[in-house]
Amino acid sequence: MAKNSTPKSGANSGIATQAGNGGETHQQAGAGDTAVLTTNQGMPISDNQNQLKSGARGPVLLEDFVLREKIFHFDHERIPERIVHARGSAAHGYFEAYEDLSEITRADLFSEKGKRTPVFTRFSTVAGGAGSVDTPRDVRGFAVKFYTQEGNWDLVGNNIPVFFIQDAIKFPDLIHAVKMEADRGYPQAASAHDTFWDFVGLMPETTHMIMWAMSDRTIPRTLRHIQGFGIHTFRLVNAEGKSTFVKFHWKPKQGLGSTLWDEAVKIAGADPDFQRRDLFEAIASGDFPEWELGIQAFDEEFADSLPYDVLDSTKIIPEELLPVRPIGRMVLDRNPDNFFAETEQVAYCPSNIVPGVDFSNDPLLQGRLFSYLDTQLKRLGSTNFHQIPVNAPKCPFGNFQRDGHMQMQVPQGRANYEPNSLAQAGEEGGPRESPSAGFTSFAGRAEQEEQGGKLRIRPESFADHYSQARMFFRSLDPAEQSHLASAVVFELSKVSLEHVRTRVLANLVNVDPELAARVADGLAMPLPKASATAAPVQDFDVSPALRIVRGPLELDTLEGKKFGILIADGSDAAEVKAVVAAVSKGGGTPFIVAPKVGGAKLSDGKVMAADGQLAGSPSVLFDAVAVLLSEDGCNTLLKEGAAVQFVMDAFGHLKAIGHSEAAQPLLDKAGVEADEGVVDAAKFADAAVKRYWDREPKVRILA
Ligand code: HDE
Repeated sequence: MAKNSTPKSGANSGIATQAGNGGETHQQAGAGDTAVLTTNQGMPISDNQNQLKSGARGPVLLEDFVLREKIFHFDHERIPERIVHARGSAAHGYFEAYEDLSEITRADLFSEKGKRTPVFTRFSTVAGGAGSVDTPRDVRGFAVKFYTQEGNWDLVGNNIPVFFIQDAIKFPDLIHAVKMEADRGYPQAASAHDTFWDFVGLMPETTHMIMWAMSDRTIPRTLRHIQGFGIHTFRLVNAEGKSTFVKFHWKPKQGLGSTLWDEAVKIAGADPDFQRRDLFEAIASGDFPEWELGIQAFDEEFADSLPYDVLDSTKIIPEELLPVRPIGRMVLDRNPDNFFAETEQVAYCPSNIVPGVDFSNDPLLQGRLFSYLDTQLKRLGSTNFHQIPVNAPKCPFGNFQRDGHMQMQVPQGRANYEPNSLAQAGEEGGPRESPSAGFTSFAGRAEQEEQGGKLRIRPESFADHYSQARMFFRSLDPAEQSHLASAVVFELSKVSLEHVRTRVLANLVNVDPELAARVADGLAMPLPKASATAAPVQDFDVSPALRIVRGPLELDTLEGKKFGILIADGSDAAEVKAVVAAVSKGGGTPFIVAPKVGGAKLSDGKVMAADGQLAGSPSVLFDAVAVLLSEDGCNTLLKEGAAVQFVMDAFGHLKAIGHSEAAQPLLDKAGVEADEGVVDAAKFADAAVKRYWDREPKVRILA
């Protein structure tokens, strides 16, 4: 048996320095290639290739502590994944305040115009495991940790402004119902199954959120194109102790964008990491995603005037009724250095608030205040999880809490209790409470206490489960309404229990009889009578702000988007260069696709390298495509299924297609019909700024 060579120095040791309180969380690499590979005890390692054996071909010795330490550590690399929101992607950045908000909050991050506060933001899907794909139909988590100068504030929201349930006690039921079914362990990351819809049908309070979940919101184009919401009503409290109710909104400067269901499904196969990759690559290339933070601020009187309860997380306050006031922006400008250390170990807790921010009595929020802290102990294994660099405050912090698993701090002196008078003896006495600067809970209204007594009760004001669901559906663009109806048909078609489908249909009649009829027709099932309601269903004014398609945040732009340019041998060099230049000029990213990754020889005799091979770069990965082929190139690709599919999917997914004249036979073979989104190569950049929603009836039968 050949003996392996034995390199004498280890590569890139990645020695970490522990960040102190308030220090930079960046993990510093050691001295790079020249540093010596060591054990965790710091002992230099001479051979990282071979175990210690008794003789060249003999058994391994128990004495090999180098091997044992390495394997021991490896065996314990995984920690429990999050029970929900397991799959996530995150980035560092900053929040910048637009103005001094001290009139309504004493929170330090809003105290002056231009003030910057570091943030760490994690986006996630909810139902799937950590290794699931990025593009299932699912809600996206939108969690922001603000490292303020008075402690960490975690705004742990979603990309949808309402939630499935009103009371935290139903959360385990909801999550059990949506996750993989208990006996069979599937489906992974999918709500289209019996148990989820069984729960939904029996819990009409889910109806409003179901409308959102079945809309295009849950199949976003990228994580950069989602909105974020704090969902619950919170309080902002100023220095005088005056409280203002607020709802938090994050609006993407990139615009809102979605995929079509067929597209999302195909992306899952083509690139399971599509959204993670997109976020990472955008930030790495300097195209920093940005969101504007806004608030809907209101007082008790306004709250009391609404026909629904602001403590009910299944309700929104339409922007048309109460505009969103922009108060700052968040820019994500740095990728994590290490996925596990940061993205996996970050521990958000809605209970992490700062002076100037406070909770409302929303019963869903109240339950969350307990759950997250509890979950971190299980996941991270120690009450000292706050000392992990990504979780540690960036302001000074200290108290008399001591010891515990994995204590990283080395407190000095004897003062581990309070009060103490050690300072009088010249010793360090430790920190003290601050009645003036410290956090004080908002006292609340006297009436709230008067409602007292210990009650397990759902207030009357939470009883209307349908009016806002109706408002949401009726606010959508017709294209989105069709997608929503088709999504419900799709999901219910995967439900094998007929009585469950019927019950959901009966609930849908309350939302909108026409929607219910469309879904029933799509299922080829009779339309049942409306289910009983606990409160009369009202017709609220529609809210166009809720649309994606043709809505206020749908941007016609090349910026932040990626465009696939299909070339082959013989493609016109000038034409290819012109398209690349036009896309780049508009802020888009051109991506050259060729049958072979080494590239293609263009008409000028030069080889243009490809960014991706055709088989691995289907058009679902792009926002629009250009097909720039010579006659010969086109003839060759007519026999290549991936090329035909490239064009067919782009057309079916309502994308612009720019093409050379010679590429026409490929378009014909792919069934492309002429419309305003199918253009000459020269006009591609203009056409590629948007999707062609009007094309949809030509390519798809929707409910
Ligand atoms: Fe969560 N949720 N949740 N949730 N949630 C978790 O905390 C929970 C709810 C949200 O990127 C867990 O650290 C309960 C609403 C996000 O790390 C857990 C209830 C909203 C994330 C938990 C809710 C969210 C979580 C799992 C009902 C939107 C991921 C691991 C009262 C406003 C954060 C963890 C990240 C994560 C519990 C409802 C958003 C188990 C009990 C409503 C974005 O603690």
